[in-house]
Formats: sequence, structure tokens, C-alpha cells
Amino acid sequence: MGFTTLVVIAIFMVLGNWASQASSRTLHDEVTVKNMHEQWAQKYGRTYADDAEKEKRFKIFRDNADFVEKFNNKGNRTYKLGIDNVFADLTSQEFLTYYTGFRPTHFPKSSAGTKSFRYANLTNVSDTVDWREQGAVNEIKNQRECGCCWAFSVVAAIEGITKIKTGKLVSLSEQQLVDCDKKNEGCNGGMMDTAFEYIKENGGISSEEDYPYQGRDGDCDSQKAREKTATISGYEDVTQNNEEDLRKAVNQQPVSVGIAVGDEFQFYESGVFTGGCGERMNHAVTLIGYGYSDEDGMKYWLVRNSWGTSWGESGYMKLQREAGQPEGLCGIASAASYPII
Ligand SMILES: *[C@@H]1O[C@H](CO)[C@@H](O)[C@H](O)[C@H]1NC(C)=O
Ligand SMILES: *[C@@H]1O[C@H](CO)[C@@H](O)[C@H](O)[C@H]1NC(C)=O
Ligand SMILES: CC(=O)N[C@H]1CO[C@H](CO)[C@@H](O)[C@@H]1O
Repeated sequence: MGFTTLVVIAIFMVLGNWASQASSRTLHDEVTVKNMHEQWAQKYGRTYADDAEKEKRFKIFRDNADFVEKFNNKGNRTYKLGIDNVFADLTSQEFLTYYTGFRPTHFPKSSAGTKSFRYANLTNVSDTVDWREQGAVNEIKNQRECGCCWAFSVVAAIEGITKIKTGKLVSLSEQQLVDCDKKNEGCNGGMMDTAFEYIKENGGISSEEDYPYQGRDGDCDSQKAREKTATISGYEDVTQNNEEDLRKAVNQQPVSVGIAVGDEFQFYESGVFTGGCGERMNHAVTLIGYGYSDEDGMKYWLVRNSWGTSWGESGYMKLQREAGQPEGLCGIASAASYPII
């Protein structure tokens, strides 16, 4: 092989390498993504300590933008992802660490709840329910960087049944659960059933106004914890891995559920979510209804989340119902419970 041939081959290799790099980066050129990142940071009030941090966050943002665009370009999906939410500069690992916090295997299984399922024989179950329409659901809240989804899940369920039984919509205190429920671990995670038990034993729960949310662990303010804006007499578990029984329960009141959250959740924007789920149960939300999508009749659960309104459909998600597995999509029917008054 002559020298010229080698040079030509080398040039082609360089060009080829450049072309393949360019094609893997054609989704967004650097300048466009830099601008997107700047605008995003402005919109969500994100500031960075120094240039190194900014550069690191920019790279994560760019990877996330690519992930979202590749997903949406595949088309043929019943749901869309979007970069326009508060999680856009977080890695998947950071996102899961800060914003979830259901730890069903970390704590001993509680036995104190009433184990009967009072809605077992319900026959007149409507086809669709949306408890927002009955005024039984508060504005979306935001757990921020504190793994106390379990507290938000429980509070929304109690707010719901309180409105249904008393006619009054109150906003209740997640912070009280974070600070005072010693069987759970505040921002480090917890379980819904244990929190229902704490509220029962405490004789009630204080209001959001009296004991406001801080987004971090704190000492229990026993003065504030004595205010009782709502009370429960206990809780019950929905038959495990039975979406029909889950539907009966949600037909009657908002229900606390655990789910297995994975990568795609971070950027869920709209439509009926059909998975990417996580490998294990790690998050808690509240089911506030169920229905069928207008476009294709697909069955879904209406999920109220605690990640603010920039995520999902103004803070809510439609998650596919009766997708085929007994435990439900992302395990939605595997750890469901509701408070009783
Ligand atoms: C449901 O019906 C069965 C059969 O009549 C009865 O044994 C059971 O106690 C009922 N369950 C509830 C929760 O009412
Ligand atoms: C069933 O539900 C509908 C609508 O809520 C109500 O109008 C009807 O009376 C109910 N029927 C029975 C048998 O409970
Ligand atoms: C979710 C969805 O729309 N899936 C469709 C993808 O495309 C195939 C082939 O056209 C359809 O059979 C699926 O229903």
C-alpha cells in the first residue's frame, strides 16, 4: 500500500468518524441546545454556582433533550414526553432519589389496619370518575427535593374522603407527617398505611396552613400537631393485584397507591402512559379517577402526583388501566389503600 493510499484511507476514516458523530448529534446542535438550556433555566428560576456546574447541567439537559426527542420521533405512542418541566437538568438517578420515596420493603408490614375491603360487593360502579369534578381534589402540590411522596399520597386521599363525607374541601399538612410520624422516615421515605395509622393514633391531622410544608425534615411541632382539621377512624387495603376492586374503591373515594417509577416518568407530558416503568416500587401517588381516552378508547387511571404543575398534564398523569398484568401497569394495583372516616 502506497503512502497516498494510506492518506486517502485516513481522510475517509476521519470524515466517516465525523459524519457518524454529527449524525448522533443532529437532533440538536450545540448552540440551539445552549439557548434552550438558558431559556429553560430562566423559566424555572434555576441558577448555577459556577461555570463548571453550569456546563455539567448543560450536558445533562442536552442528553435529556435527545432522549425526549428520540422517544417522540418514534411516534406511534399514546403518550408524549417533553423537556419543558422542572426536572430537565437532572439525571435519572438524581430525579429518582429526590422526588420519589415510597419504600414498601424497608419497613415491616403493618398489621393494624382493618383488613376487610368494604367495597367488595359494590355493583353499581360507573364507567368514569373524576373526583376533581366533585371538588374533592386540591390544587396540585409539590414535594420538591424531599422523598415524602408517601405523605402527599395519604394527605390527598384524606382531603378527598373528608370532602365527600363532610362537604368541606380542606388542605392538610404533609409536614406534620414528615416531622411527627416516627415510624416513617420523612424525606428519606415511608409508607402510606403507616401514615394512616399515625393519623388515627394522633386523633387527626392539622391543616396545611397551621403546619405548612417546608420540603425538608424538621422537629415535630407538637403544638401544631394537636390542631385537628381532619380525622380518620382507620384505613383499609384494596385487594392486592386486582384492578377491578381498585376501580370499585376509586369509584367511592380517592385512593393512595404505590407505583414503580422509571426513566420515562421524568419527562411524561401528556396522553395515556403505557410504561417504561421502574424495576421496583418506589413512588406513591393518589388515584382520583379513571376513564377512557377520547381518541382510542384506551382505559386509564387518573393519577394525581406531587411534582408541581410543570410535570405531566398540569401535574396529573393518565396511566394505562387493565394493561394485562395482575399487578397493573407499574404495579399500580399492588399497594393500594384508602382512609375511612
Ligand atoms: C360480600 O358478599 C358476601 C356474600 O354475600 C358476604 O359474605 C360478604 O360479607 C360481603 N362483603 C362485604 C364487605 O360486605
Ligand atoms: C347507580 O348509580 C346511578 C348513578 O350514580 C344512580 O342514579 C342509581 O340510582 C344507582 N343504582 C343503584 C341500584 O344503586
Ligand atoms: C400504541 C399504538 O398506536 N400502536 C400501534 C403502532 O403501530 C402498529 C402497526 O401500525 C399498530 O398495530 C399499533 O396498534
